[in-house]
Amino acid sequence: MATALKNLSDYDPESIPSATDMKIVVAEWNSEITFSLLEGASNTLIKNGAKVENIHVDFVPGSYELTAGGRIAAESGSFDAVICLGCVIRGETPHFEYICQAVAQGITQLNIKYGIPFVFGVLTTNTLDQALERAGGKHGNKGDEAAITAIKMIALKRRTFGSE
Ligand code: DLZ
Repeated sequence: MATALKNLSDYDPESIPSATDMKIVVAEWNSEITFSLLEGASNTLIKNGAKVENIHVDFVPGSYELTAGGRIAAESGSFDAVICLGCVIRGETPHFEYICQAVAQGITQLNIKYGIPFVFGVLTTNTLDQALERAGGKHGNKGDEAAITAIKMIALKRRTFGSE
């Protein structure tokens, strides 16, 4: 595949091979938000040519578990990319920092260790309202962006190595 991807509107749906299998791992904490992210990501994948049967969704308890969910998906050897969706909202304790750091580092490690892309689709906000604004509100749906990121990274890999 040799598509030059500049932005969303440049994307050519025909260029997503039908056999591209995506895993979406969704955190159940703040599910009001994460399920909206999931809807955005799934719709965007389908809008860009992915087949429903090639989109595989699974759930983990919280954002902290996204790393383990991503690793399990990678070790199955069944997926071309893993989209990790979560939402961490700042509370009154330092828990927010620990979870955000852990999941950011965890997903980074997955990207380094495994030969498929893992997308960081985790909202880290101060308030629920800020999260709502980014899960289908005035700032769009970050699930859409996560999906496009996965598509672009798969395309990059295929441009570089060809289809495996
Ligand atoms: C414990 C916890 C807290 C306080 N806040 C959030 C949050 O805002 N978003 C989220 O995705 N998960 C949260 N969790 C749960 C942790 O991610 C994790 O599931 C638990 O600490 C168990 O490992």
